[in-house]
Amino acid sequence: MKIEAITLREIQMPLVHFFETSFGRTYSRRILLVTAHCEGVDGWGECVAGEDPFYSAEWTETAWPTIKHYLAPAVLGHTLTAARESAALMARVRGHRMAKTAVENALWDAEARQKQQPLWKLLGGAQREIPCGVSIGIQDSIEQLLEKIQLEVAAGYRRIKVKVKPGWDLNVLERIRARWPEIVLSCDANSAYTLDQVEHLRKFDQFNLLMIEQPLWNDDFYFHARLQRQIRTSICLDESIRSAREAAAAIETGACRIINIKVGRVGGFTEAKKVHDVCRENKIPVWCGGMLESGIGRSHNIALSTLENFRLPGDVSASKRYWKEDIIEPEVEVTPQGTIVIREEPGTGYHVREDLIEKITVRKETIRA
Ligand code: OSB
Ligand code: MG
Repeated sequence: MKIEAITLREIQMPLVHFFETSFGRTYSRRILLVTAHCEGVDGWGECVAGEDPFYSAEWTETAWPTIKHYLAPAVLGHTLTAARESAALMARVRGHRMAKTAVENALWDAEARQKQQPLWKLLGGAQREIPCGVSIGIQDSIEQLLEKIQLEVAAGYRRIKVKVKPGWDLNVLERIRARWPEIVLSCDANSAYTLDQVEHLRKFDQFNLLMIEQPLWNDDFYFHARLQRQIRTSICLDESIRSAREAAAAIETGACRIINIKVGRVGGFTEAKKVHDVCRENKIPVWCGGMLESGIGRSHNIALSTLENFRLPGDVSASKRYWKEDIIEPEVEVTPQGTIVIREEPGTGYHVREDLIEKITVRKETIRA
């Protein structure tokens, strides 16, 4: 598989409903897509960096020049037998994992299409149907949040996750549990608390949460370990796990009992598989996180979620929760049982709607070997 050219483009997609976390509110996505052109086969990858450097240091504007000047030149002209070989070619670049993921995953996509194999099989997946949850952002009122939860519970989703921050936490969880004492519930703080708030965080224990995600600093696991010793609720790490090595260290220190794997956060499918394996060896269940992806990133998350240790419902939900019209066909649908059925076709199993993508493209550039 010779990598002949890479097309980089930015598309803009308004969300059907704003999404708010402890670090801010998003109304519309600016998504970078990568197309790897390999001897007549095109593979697609999505960069999950946000519009602002708030979730992580990377954002839409840093990914573009990083791919253009460093990552694309590092792989262009090479002939690979497997996409996983591309990680080593890009390893010289420090960080920029979301940018690397866009390139690496486009190559996995191309490899699967070229070999006429489903991507999930190429990744080593085993599950044919995956359990899904939803992540519901901070709303203007608790009533509005309860209405949203009502809809998602009725749709069959198997886990409800709500975003929390100081001032929107115990009061919210209290109202949710009063109405739904039994649902599988978790919360995500996106680093909104500090260790001085242990007493406050201990109060989350009364709500029988499946987990609390990333309560403390985005780059920490040492102090999360201290916190985990003082609360009953399981800590799940998201932001601070950027590699298999960090996953191993976090597990060894007791910083978490669950890990959220986002392929963009760890630098691509190759590293995501390693994180998965480290967790499996240590009996730490994982689930697939989401970054408000378009159908391309979403279809990759689905393929990754078929690996055997993805044992908890992921933030991988239906296209219509995010978009009026998704850029893949068919759109991602969730069964009334709260699952996504894995497609058998080669590649991701979803067709990329290039005509629609062209219409929402705001800039585009092709880089050649
Ligand atoms: O922390 O999981 C997170 C979205 C953007 C940035 C960070 C996060 C999220 C989500 C949304 O929770 C998950 C999704 O539905 O894609
Ligand atoms: Mg999170």
